[in-house]
Amino acid sequence: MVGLSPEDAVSALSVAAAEGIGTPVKRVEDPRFLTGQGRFVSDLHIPGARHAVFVRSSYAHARLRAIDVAAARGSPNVVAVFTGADMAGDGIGPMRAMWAIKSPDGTPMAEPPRFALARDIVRHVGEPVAIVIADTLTAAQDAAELVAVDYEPLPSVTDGLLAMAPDAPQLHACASTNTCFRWVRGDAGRVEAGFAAAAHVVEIDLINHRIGGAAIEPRAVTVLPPNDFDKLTLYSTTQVPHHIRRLVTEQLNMSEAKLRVIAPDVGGGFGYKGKLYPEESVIAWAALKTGQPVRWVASRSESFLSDYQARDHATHAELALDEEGHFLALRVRTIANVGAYVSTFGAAIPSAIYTALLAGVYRTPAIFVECTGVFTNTVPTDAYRGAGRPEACYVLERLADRAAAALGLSAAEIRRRNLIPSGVMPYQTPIGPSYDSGDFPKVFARALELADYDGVEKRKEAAEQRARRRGIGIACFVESSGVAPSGFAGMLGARAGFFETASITMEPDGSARVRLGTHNHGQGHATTMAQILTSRLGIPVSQIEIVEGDTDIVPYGTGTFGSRSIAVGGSALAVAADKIIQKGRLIASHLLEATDSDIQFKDGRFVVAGTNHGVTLAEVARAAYIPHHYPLDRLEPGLQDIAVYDPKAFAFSNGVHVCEVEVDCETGVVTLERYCAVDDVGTVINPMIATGQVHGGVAQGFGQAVLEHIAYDPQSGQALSGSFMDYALPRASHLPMFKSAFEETQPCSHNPLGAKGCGEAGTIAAPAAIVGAVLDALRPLGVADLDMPLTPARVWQAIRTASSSTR
Ligand code: MCN
Repeated sequence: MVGLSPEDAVSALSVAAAEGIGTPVKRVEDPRFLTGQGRFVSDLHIPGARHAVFVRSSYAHARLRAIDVAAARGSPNVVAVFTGADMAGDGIGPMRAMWAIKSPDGTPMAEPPRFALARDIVRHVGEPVAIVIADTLTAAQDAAELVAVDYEPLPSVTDGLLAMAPDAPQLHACASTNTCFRWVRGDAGRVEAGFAAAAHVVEIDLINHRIGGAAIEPRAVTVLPPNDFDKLTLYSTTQVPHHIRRLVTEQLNMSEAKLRVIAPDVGGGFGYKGKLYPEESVIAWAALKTGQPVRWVASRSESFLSDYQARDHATHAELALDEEGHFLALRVRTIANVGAYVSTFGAAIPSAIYTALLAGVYRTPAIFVECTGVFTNTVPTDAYRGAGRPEACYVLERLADRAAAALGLSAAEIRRRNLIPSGVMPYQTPIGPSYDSGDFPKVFARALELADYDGVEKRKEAAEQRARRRGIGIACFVESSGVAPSGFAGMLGARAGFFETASITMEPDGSARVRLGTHNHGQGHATTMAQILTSRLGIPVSQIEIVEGDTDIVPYGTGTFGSRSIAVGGSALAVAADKIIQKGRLIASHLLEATDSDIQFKDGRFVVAGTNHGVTLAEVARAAYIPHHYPLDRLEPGLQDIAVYDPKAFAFSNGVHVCEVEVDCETGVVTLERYCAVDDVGTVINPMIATGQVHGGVAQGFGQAVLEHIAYDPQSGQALSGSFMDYALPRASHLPMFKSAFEETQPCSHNPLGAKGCGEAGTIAAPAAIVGAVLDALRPLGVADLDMPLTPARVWQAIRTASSSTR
């Protein structure tokens, strides 16, 4: 035998058995990161690279009367200064959204032109107006100061509700009353009937405020001018290299084959790096124009003015219940602030994604929702971890708490009475999606047990002894992970496919090189994707290379967002592995001189059924590349294959999170005391990494609930949260040790792994659970409602207002 010795092969198989799906393999990528060997875009040392600095609008809304760049062009070491007029002169068109939804009457959403460098009018503070390129960063910064922009200020509006007023400043000629879209789902007639029959009706007004991502690595772009093959190379901190290739080439009127996009290591993405930004196309065009490499790295304050932001919903929701507290009908009206322009998926998040989840885990027979997307003078909104699902969870859970209070039931009891029962899957919701799997009551019961829900009264009493108020909150959710299928998304207006691609090359020594269309920016794909292959092919993780993030190496890709990588990309990988086994079986039958149908593949070996006689996959791979003893008459040499997997439906993860908080009524400070999460993500690939994903998400959810807020001055439209001094992020000291568990009630029924996404679970549930807990703590004091973030000032004020009104 050539290649691995039989002893090596056996030991490789036992390693593989210990590293496959379900095992807590440590992240193989971490030693590189922990020893400073990560390769991030701003680490690239490209000889002769010029530095770019953007001149950004200092007004929320203004006409550009003139831009004088003469002084900047004459500044020392400046290579070039460009404005929107220069891009227009080159015939560069607007940036396009990747999802264009339609209103119920078929009217397409308003998609006003958005130019990468503003032309004529600026519509938010931070919008790029000009780019300065110089030999050094300081030369570019100094010259940028010399660009004289003559602005004619226009009235601005930053609040979605105010933007709909008839006398509000208008942002775009094509969007009357600043309306981008009106999206409707559900059966209004059935909902009316539900309300008519109701014994109780509760209603609520909610603000799901604007927040933003804050990855460790700010966005960065470096573009190399055309190489010998006339090809441009664009490095970007993106989660979606192939999308960026398509969108940038469309905009620059060039062939996709002439652009290579590389997203090397990326230090966090959180959804907001999964979209096209003006900087990507401007830097690409500038590198073409100057013939020189150009690099740009966002400063942190620039990130606050230009990274896509998220949430920003104003919602009125009503719930009809019968005498016993069973939900009869739900009516939701949401105004979603899309910002100054429609971003890549900016219209889809509050429409197709958010509204589809308004059934949640509950058996509500009739649901109607109307969501209006509104333009304002703010940074565009788009996906941020959770993307539409935290908003849906927040509406449902806040309503459930309100209903519980109205009916004198506990938070647990109102939910228990309304959960979709086990055994009814597949369950068709009245709002669109059909859930294929899950046992919500089981997950619910486990979460309450883990949280010791019944013991909370004692803990409340103990807190009171310490002059603190304690409360408990519950959030149940369903998450639509892995947008799918492509055809359905297309019907809803998507301009992209949602399949994923996996290509496996078995090397002659039995190791494997895997190229995936997903992108790893913190999720641990190098480990978990390898584990999938380990389980399928019996190859140890250490012998598998996972390659992502390069459009010239990966055959094609949709990228990583919407917790799709394992459910969609991992499934593509499993299918590709099966193709390797299929071909391997034919090679093995030749090597073993048996018929194809007699060959079985198990634990990394092809064996003749009913015998011990077999060959390892490594031996088969070797034979495929040195085809001396090989069925050349019916098979090509080599052992590699590709699978493109387009899922039949979303993978519906679900979970129940329970938390306890304490409130210091003297200061209004909220502390998170306990947090328990039980998630059903189907088959868990790596419990340790999946747990880490939940923990990270909960921390971000805590950030939204208690600390973070992107604020604008209502008069001037200026950004008020422009640094971490004004935008508070959670720190380790804010958080208790989390209890997290997975309940694999039913695997996803339509993908080969049975896996559902878990990357966003914590972010979806935590805000609702935390706000529910704070309101539970303060309800006895007369505080019935609070909007996030629950800052000390806001909580303190609510307590004071309630106590003065009850006095
Ligand atoms: N996993 C698992 N079993 C499952 C599902 C997932 O073990 N059934 C594990 C896998 O190890 C996988 C990880 O969880 O590596 C996340 O998988 P998945 O749920 O498929 O999500 P994606 O890989 O597609 O990641 C996207 C998701 C999103 S949408 C955001 S936003 C997000 C997130 O994941 N951004 C992150 N997690 C992040 N984590 C880090 N560190 N940084 C980010 O920017």
